[in-house]
Amino acid sequence: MKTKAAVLYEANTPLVIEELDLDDPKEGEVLVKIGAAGICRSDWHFMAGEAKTALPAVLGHEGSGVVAEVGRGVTSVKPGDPVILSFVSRCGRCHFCTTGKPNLCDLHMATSTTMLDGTHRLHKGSTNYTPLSKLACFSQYSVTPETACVPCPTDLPMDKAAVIGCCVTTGVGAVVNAAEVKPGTTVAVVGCGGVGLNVLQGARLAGATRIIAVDINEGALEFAMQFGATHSVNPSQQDAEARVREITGGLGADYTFEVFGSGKTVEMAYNMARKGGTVTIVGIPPDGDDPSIDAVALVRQEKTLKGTYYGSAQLQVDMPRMVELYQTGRLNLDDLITRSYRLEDINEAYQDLNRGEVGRGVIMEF
Ligand code: COD
Ligand code: ZN
Repeated sequence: MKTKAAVLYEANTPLVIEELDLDDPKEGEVLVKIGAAGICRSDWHFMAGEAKTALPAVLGHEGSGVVAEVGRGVTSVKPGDPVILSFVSRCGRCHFCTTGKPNLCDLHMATSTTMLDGTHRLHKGSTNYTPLSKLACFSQYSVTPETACVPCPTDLPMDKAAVIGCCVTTGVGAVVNAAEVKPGTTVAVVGCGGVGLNVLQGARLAGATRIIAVDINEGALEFAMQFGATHSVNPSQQDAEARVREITGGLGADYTFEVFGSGKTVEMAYNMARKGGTVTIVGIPPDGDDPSIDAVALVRQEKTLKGTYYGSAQLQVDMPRMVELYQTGRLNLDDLITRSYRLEDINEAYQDLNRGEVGRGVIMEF
């Protein structure tokens, strides 16, 4: 079949909307009609050449849709089922899948530019197109692994389902699964965009009492107050590390999070943590932009420095929990999504992200 998709041919050039050939789903795969796709900075890292994949590629790793057709052997979903798309597909057999860490599936990572069997479904002429995260949801249709599909309620709007597919699970999961924030503690979040806002609301959910939003964009700081922030700090206007110490009684925060992706912001999150505090890194800095962490101080101050990928989540279990938290009013996804776009307007959507428009943008028309 044909599908209209946004293609990245070369870093630092606009995405090109065009029609591609999409193969039928193979064994263990599913054809999904995409319902919504989020505008996440992680895709931008590829567009800006800060992260690398084989080109041409169809990006889009935050999505939802409705199952249109299933391949041989698929049992967990059927045509007509609404699904949240997981940007990690688990093989179910590797060390990580079998020990409760399917977000780190070896086979998924080893086949990062193809489907799980090492082949492609998207083509034009003799050219294969990389399906980013095996989802490629900047497209009308996508063929995904069955294990990328997390069934969701039919009354869950597609835009809410899409954001649960990345920024909600990544952000809330960083708090509850990775850092394991305790009630009554202090939290600082460096970078308060789509993912950071969910770290903030995850911290509120976990019972943190002082929740400090740190961002260079005043609009983002103001917006963050709706998502649980109790204080805001702008590093471009004040000594942010000193201000966080001041807010936390001279100690530094119990938990800090880096949610932008640069060496400088990793250092900032590290320095904002108190002795014995936990520093959780969500963002990935561009190649070569390494943070400088003092190993002596790491020991003497007993800080814990940890990375988290996809909210350290078990996707099939945690995503339905996010749905439940939204549907019972504990997670605010209604205000999180601030703008919607047509697929044709995807380059403007990324301009808006880089201009500092607050909240999450979502493609709703394909
Ligand atoms: N200090 C504080 N805040 C800053 C600074 C700074 N120096 N520079 C920018 N910011 C703020 C921006 O103003 C913005 O508000 C925020 O940081 C970033 O928000 P968004 O909406 O642009 O980005 P997100 O939330 O969509 O993505 C953030 C990630 C950290 C997920 C992303 O950048 C990243 O590093 N992704 C790679 C990790 C990954 O692949 N994760 C899985 C899929 S998300
Ligand atoms: Zn994302």
